[in-house]
Amino acid sequence: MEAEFTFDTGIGRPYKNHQLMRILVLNGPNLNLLGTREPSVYGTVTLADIETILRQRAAQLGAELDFRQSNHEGQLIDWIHEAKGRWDTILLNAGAYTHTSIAIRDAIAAADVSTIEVHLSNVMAREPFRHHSMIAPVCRGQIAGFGAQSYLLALEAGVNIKAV
Ligand code: CA2
Repeated sequence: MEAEFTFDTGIGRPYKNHQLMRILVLNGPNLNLLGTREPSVYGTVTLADIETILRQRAAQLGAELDFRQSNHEGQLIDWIHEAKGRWDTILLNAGAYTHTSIAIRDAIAAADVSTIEVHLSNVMAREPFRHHSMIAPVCRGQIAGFGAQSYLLALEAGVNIKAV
C-alpha cells in the first residue's frame, strides 16, 4: 500500500497523489562559495542553508528532494540525463553556464524533465553578458532575483505545475 499525500496547491485545489513528487535541485559552478564571498551580490546564506530550507519545505509539501552542486559542466549534464524518468522536476541554477552552455541546454531538451531555471540575483539588472540565458528556451520557466527565496518559489512552482 503506497502512502497518500494531500497538500494545498495554493490555488484553491487540493492535490492528492499516491507517490512522492520528486524534485532534483542542481547547482552549478562556484555556488559552493555562497555565503563566503561577494555578500553584496549573493547575500550571506550558504548553499547548505538553502538545502536545509528547501528540505523543510519539500517535506511539508510531500515532495522528495535531492540537492547537488558541481563545478563541472559534464557532471551537471550527467545528472540531467539521469533525471529522465526518475525525477518529476529539476530546479537548475546553472551558474555562469546559464549564459554559455549549449551542452546543458541540449541535455535539458533531451532529458525531457520539466526544468525550472533559478537564479539568486536579478540577472537582468546585472552585466549585459548575464542577460542572455542559453537554457531559458528549453526550461519551463525562470525565477531570478529573490536570493534564497528564488529556490523556494521554484520549489512551489515545480510542485504546483505538476499538481494541477
Ligand atoms: O544569480 C545567480 O544565481 C547566478 O546563477 C549566480 C552565478 C552567475 O554566474 C549567474 O550569472 C547568476 C554565479 C555563482 C557564483 O556564486 C558565487 C558566490 C559567492 C562568491 C562568488 C561566486
